Amino acid sequence: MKFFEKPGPELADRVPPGQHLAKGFPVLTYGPTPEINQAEWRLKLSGLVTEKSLTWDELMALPQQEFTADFHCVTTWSKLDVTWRGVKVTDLLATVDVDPQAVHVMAHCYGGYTTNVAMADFARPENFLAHTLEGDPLPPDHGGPLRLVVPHLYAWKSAKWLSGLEFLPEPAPGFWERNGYHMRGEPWAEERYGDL
Ligand SMILES: Nc1nc2c(c(=O)[nH]1)N[C@H]1C(S)=C(S)[C@@H](COP(=O)(O)O)O[C@H]1N2
Ligand SMILES: [Mo]
Repeated sequence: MKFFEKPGPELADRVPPGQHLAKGFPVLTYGPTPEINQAEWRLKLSGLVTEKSLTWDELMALPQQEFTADFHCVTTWSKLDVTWRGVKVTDLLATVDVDPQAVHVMAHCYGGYTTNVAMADFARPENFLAHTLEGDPLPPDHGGPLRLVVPHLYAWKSAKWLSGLEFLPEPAPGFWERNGYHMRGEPWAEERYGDL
């Protein structure tokens, strides 16, 4: 069985250099999948922001939208047209005051994973907090109950089991960034490895 295929010419302009199309939707996790009880779930906003701990109901009370996005893992697989449902990052940000000195965001996850995103890459209209995948509740392996989706960067930035967003006055590396991955991770520029 072949798990990857070369994109045909009609899709070539959607697949970044060095990437192949995955069959299905692979799961890529460092470490075990955390178990999260929805009643105890919180999303904590901290750092240079109105500090806040959102409950599941508070998150669901924000505007909900469908979105379709391509997904590019730095290990060279891509999946096109993934359909999600969730809350736009910009809609969440509209409910809080972010200090203008915040230039970077650290995403924190249940299980301890972290990843960093510059504010300019974070506060974009195509970024989502997703709780639904292809019409079904986001499976635990894919980051349920809630994950970040940042389609324009490599998928290690799309933090699964999101537990917090920390607004920082300067850039700081997350888990993979400390372990050699690029601080930004833009797939069309093949920003795979950093120079930390
Ligand atoms: N919390 C957490 N988020 C994570 C990861 C992880 O190990 N832990 N892996 C990242 C990587 S490298 C990729 S490619 C995607 C994979 O998402 P998927 O398992 O839904 O395909 O999740 C990202 N988010
Ligand atoms: Mo990845």
